Amino acid sequence: LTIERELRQALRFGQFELYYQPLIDLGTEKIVGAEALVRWNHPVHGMVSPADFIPAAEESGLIVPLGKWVLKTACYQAKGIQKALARDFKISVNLSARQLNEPDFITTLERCLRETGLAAASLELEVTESTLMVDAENVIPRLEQLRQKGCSLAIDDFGTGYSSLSYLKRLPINSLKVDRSFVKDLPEDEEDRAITSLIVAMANSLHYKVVVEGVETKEQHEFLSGCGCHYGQGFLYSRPLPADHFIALLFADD
Ligand code: G
Ligand code: G
Ligand code: MN
Ligand code: NA
Repeated sequence: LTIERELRQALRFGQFELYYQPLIDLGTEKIVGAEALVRWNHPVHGMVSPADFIPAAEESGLIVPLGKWVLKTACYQAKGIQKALARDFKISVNLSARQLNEPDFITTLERCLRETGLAAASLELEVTESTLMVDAENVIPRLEQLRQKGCSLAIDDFGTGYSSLSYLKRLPINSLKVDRSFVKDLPEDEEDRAITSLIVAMANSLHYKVVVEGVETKEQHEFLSGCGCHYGQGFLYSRPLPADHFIALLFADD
């Protein structure tokens, strides 16, 4: 079987699953949202990481129907959580370049929000800097349409791409997600301390929400809250969890 046929069958047979990683308010240490992360529950190989199949899904175009499934499932789940939770909850979904450049992407997104009843303001879409570089001239109007619908936009893996600050300024974004490579040697590494505190200060003064990824230790948490970072994600708080485990954690935390 080619990977493309295998992915197509996996979609048909319901072998994809969403895991959820909590987004933490560093001040209160409460869960304020989650990032949806797809997994392939393969009948032979077990749980397969998206790093091992997203590239093939993009290459073959299967990312388009898979991405629709991810979006719909994540919005549906988030709406369910909101009904049961006494406070605000936001869901973040990763988008690939191929999805973003689909002519009917906005229609798909609108249908998804309408069918699940999730407010656009509760949905954040994450795109990487490299995604923004694919067809950069068409991407900005597309992002503006998403913003007009009321969705939030985040730049994922921030700091690892090549986008200039002047390009960043032209983008209608709400959040920066600082790549975990800058966090892994905190707080010991002097350069990483300078880089992360500078990104956080810049994001705060440009009024972007800043999320630091890959927080694994208490010391990293302390350093980051100390430099004015308001949100974090990482193994210190929780690994990505299957939906039922995530919901149990969320309600235990409420
Ligand atoms: O969950 P994990 O760390 O294994 O994810 C690896 C990579 O796969 C991350 O870069 C993440 O952004 C990407 N990824 C996870 N879920 C999705 C998805 O639904 N769509 C796209 N396009 N990428 C995803
Ligand atoms: O590129 P993106 O940010 O979407 O990828 C999220 C990926 O990062 C997920 O696959 C998740 O498993 C991984 N991840 C999340 N938190 C941590 C962490 O604290 N440490 C490490 N090493 N990886 C993490
Ligand atoms: Mn992401
Ligand atoms: Na990231």
